[in-house]
Amino acid sequence: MRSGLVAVVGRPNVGKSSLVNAIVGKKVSIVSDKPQTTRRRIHGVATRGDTQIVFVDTPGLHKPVTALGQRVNATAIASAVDVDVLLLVFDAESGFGKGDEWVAANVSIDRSTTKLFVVANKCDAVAPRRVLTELSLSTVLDADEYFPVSAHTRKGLGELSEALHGVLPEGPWYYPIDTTGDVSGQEWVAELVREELLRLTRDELPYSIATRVTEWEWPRVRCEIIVERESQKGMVIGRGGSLLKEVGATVRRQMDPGAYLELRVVVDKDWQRKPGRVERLGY
Ligand SMILES: Nc1nc2c(ncn2[C@@H]2O[C@H](COP(=O)(O)OP(=O)(O)OP(=O)(O)O)[C@@H](O)[C@H]2O)c(=O)[nH]1
Ligand SMILES: [Mg+2]
Repeated sequence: MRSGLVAVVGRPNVGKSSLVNAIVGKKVSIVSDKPQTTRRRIHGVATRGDTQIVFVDTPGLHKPVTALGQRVNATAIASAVDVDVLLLVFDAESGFGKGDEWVAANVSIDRSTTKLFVVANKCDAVAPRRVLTELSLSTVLDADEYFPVSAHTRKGLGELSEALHGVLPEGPWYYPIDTTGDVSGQEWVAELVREELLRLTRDELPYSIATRVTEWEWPRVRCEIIVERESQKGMVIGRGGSLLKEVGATVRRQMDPGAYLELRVVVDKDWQRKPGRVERLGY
C-alpha cells in the first residue's frame, strides 16, 4: 500500500479547491469566483488501486487585513508542514507573479522530505504559448516538477495524478477505502450555504459572512448566517426573503432527501476583525 499527504497551496482564487474536487471526483470543498472562499483545512481523499492520496486543501495565502485573514493564512501555512508533496498552484490566466513567489517563500518545506510540484491551473483559458511562458517564469521556484492543468476540462490531471502516485511512499492508508473527505455533515451544510451566498452577494458582503449549523435533528437542520452589520442582514435576506429562499432551495438539493433546512440571519458586529470571535466561529 502507498499513501501520502499532498498539500495544495497558492494565492486566493487560483483554483485549488476546484483542482482537489476534480481529482477526488467529488465536491469536497466549496468553490466560488470570489477570493478567500476556503477558510479551513480540508482533506480530499483519492484512493485508486493500492494508493491513497490525501489532498490538503488550504485557504489562499494573501496579505491579511483582518483577524480572519491572519487566521486563515496561519491555517494554510500550518497545513503545508510535514506533507509528502507540496502542490503550489498558480493561475495561468493571470500569470505567474510576485504573489506566487511570496506564497512559496511563506510555506517553508524540507526539500529532502517534501517534493515541490508547481501547477499552472486554468490552462483552458489561455493560449498554449502563454502557458509555457508562465511555467518558465515559475522555474525560479526550482521545483521538482511542473504541470500545466485545467481543473475545468481535466486536461493534465492524469499526468499530475500519475506523478503523485509515483512519489508517494509505502505506508498504510489514512482513511477507509470509500472515504472522500473529512468534512462533517454539519460543516458541509454550513459550507454549502456559504457557497451559495458567495455566489449571490457582492462587494464586501461575501467576506462578512460566516455560517454554522446550530441544530441538527434530522430532518430538521438549522443554519445560522452571521453578518457583521445590521445593514447587511437585509441584503442577505433579499426582497421578501427571495435571496434566502434561493439559497435554501439550492442547498437542499445537495443534501440527503427530506431535509428541512431553516436559515436564520444574525449580526455579530465586526466579527471578522475580532480574533476571539473568529476562533469561536471555528476558523
Ligand atoms: N477557466 C478556469 N477557471 C477555473 C479553473 N479552476 C477553477 N476555476 C475558477 O476559478 C475560481 C476560483 O476557484 P476556487 O477553486 O474556489 O479557487 P481557490 O484557489 O480554492 O480559492 P480560495 O479558496 O479563495 O483560495 C472559480 O470561479 C472557478 O470556477 C480552471 O481550470 N479553468
Ligand atoms: Mg478554495
